[in-house]
Amino acid sequence: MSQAVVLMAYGSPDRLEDVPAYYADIRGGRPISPERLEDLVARYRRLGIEDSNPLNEITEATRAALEAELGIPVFTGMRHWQPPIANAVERALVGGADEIVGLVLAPHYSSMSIERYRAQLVDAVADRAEIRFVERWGNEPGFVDLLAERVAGTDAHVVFTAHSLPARILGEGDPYRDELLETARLVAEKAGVEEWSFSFQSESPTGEPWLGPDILDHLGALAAGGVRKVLVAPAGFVADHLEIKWDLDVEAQERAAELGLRFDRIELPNAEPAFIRVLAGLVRRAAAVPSRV
Ligand code: FEC
Repeated sequence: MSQAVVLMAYGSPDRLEDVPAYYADIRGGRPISPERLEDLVARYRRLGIEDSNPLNEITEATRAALEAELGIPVFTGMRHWQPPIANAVERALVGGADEIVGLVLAPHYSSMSIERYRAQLVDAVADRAEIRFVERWGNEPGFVDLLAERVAGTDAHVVFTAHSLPARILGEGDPYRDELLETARLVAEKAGVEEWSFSFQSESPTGEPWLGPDILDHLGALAAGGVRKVLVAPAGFVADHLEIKWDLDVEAQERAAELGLRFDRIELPNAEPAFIRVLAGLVRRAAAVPSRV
């Protein structure tokens, strides 16, 4: 049996001129208003991705470190950008893999998130190899520890966050929100943090209600309740990308300043060794890849 990993991420445009095509892929053929596109380009420009994008460098560093840790080939595939998931699958097959482990760099399951990565992977494999898919890992002890270390000992109110999704998923029995709350609870418990809450972030104006509370409103409610310091702990993201560097570090930070709140956030795991070991553990369990000696 020859194994390979397809490591999947949302994807991020490589340079500013890619933003329209990237956004078109996210919208999947649905219309895009010129104002929204302009706004998105402006956000990426403010993050300085004129000719290169640090998020994609982080994903590559994660891939390389995971490959070194596991001793089997790891290929990255992006849901909305280059290289696409199908391309990662082809490279794995050309390399002789007959078993592919699919792992998404997002810990919590939703039909609108993980399930869509899986669909792309399954389509691309087209029965040419066996698939072992890691469906969720938000409760993984090593991941919980990693977050707990970052919030332990704080005297701030900890706000765990994750990407919002349209609220209709709840009526469809989607476990996304419950899984996120469970991660937040486990981390707070492990860290001995008592003052904490959860809010969503990064919702898009798609014309339907999204899961809340949104972080910007939530900061207002916390300030009104007498909180003076917040430590934001993104629990649904693992790397420094637009949703962190813009939605939290710029937008939420500005809102906090208006409210007179001190605002800090924890560092994301990115490609740090402890996180790579967590990912490697997930792959090993899914595929029974032996540990290297
Ligand atoms: O750094 C980057 O360049 C990309 C960062 C990025 C991540 C990310 C993660 C998630 N999203 C999820 C759901 C949605 C839904 C829509 C949506 C829209 C956008 C837009 C951008 C974007 N997302 Fe994203 N997401 C990232 C970036 N996302 C850019 C489009 C502009 C905007 O609306 O601001 C709505 C699509 C629509 O219009 O119909 C739904 C979820 C995650 C977390 C899981 C994961 O990482 O896969 C869920 C990172």
